[in-house]
Amino acid sequence: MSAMYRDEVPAYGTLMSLVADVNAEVLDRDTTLAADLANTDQLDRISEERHGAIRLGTPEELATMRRLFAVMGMFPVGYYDLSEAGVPVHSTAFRPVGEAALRRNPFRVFTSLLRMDLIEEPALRDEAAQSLASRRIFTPKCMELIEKAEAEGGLSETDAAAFVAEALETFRWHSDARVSADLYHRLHDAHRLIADVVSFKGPHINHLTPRTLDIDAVQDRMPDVGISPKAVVEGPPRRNCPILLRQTSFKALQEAVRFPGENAVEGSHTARFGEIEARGIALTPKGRALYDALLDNVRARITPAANGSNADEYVRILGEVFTAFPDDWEEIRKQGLGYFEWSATGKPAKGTDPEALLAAGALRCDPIIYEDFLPVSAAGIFQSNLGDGAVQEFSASPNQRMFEADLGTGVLDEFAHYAGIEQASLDASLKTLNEGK
Ligand code: OOG
Ligand code: NI
Repeated sequence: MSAMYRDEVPAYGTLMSLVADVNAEVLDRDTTLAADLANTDQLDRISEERHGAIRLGTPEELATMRRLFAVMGMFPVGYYDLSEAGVPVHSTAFRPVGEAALRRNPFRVFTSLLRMDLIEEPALRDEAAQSLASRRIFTPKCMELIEKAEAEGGLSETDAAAFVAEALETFRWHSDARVSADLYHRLHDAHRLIADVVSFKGPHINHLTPRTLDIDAVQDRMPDVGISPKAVVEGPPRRNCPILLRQTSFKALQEAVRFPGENAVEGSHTARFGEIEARGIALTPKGRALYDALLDNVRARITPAANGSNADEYVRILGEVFTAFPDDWEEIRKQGLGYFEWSATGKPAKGTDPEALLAAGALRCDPIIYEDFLPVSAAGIFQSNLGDGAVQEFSASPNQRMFEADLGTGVLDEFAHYAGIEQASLDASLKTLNEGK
């Protein structure tokens, strides 16, 4: 997918080279970080993609996509209602679950389903639904291999290779639209995202996102290599103890589109962009509530303008407001704001009080990295790629149950998941200490 995308979106290849340069510079400077990453086997793949995103049109597409990702050990985690931020979709992220699985494959796919009910005009809604009902986004061979994997609990090497090639077809860009230029424009007027989902043969991958070790440096240097970054980095400010997720993207490019009809019409569409991410500690509900409150506070004082005119001021206010979030691992742990992984250091000791054992040097704890997404940040990424006029009001309502019914399963609750990792690591470390195992 990475090779296909670099081929299709040359600016993305430029971004990947910039990220690789910046990551190499950081590792040259920070030998401790380089050693840490080498020790945990993460150095080789440091600049590889960490996530991508697609947008689907129907419940059937979503349910089949769940089955497709399950073949690769990727499962739906989290629910994001983007309608609250004026984007007519709701979403989950398919990803490996568990540390061992994530180490092998840290890639996730942010997957959105169009909220048809948010298309106001009934006639347009019907036309969109009718058009989507007749499209097939999975190849017959792909469907066959999904069924085989389900029946046999996996695929042989040969079938797996065929499956990857077939599945890739679903994510490819098609410059031939399926709908008339007229319908495209009416969908586009309802919301650009609706046109993006309904008009094409498949859910083209709309961005890929490598991990960067210095997101601010990449943001600053994008213009030097001829790509135009969105106005501000989404998420928390730069900190000594990184929390959650910071992300930024370059703006989507105009691409040529051909509409069907007797006199095929040429047009253009903006859909595909590139993004970078930097991750920090997963926050507890208490930490997340503090993060959300601080971000609300920032946004009440300043809304980042799409053209970047108030970007410096935004960064200043963001930094100022977030001084209220402790920037010290010990404080974050003591106040119960973040999740940590416990381990026994090898120093003998007995007891059941984690704090005492930590103080005695018998236990240690390390931040658990946040592997999921943030709805306000996601909305910022969507919007920077939809153009300035795209912010719209929708009536927000909690639709998680509807989404899960369409998906055909529940999504994993991210807080319960991180809490479970923390608890299991503590239990195992205490057992090691007290039983000498
Ligand atoms: C997805 C935008 C959300 C992120 O990193 O938060 C996202 C989309 O534009 O389809 O990828
Ligand atoms: Ni993204």
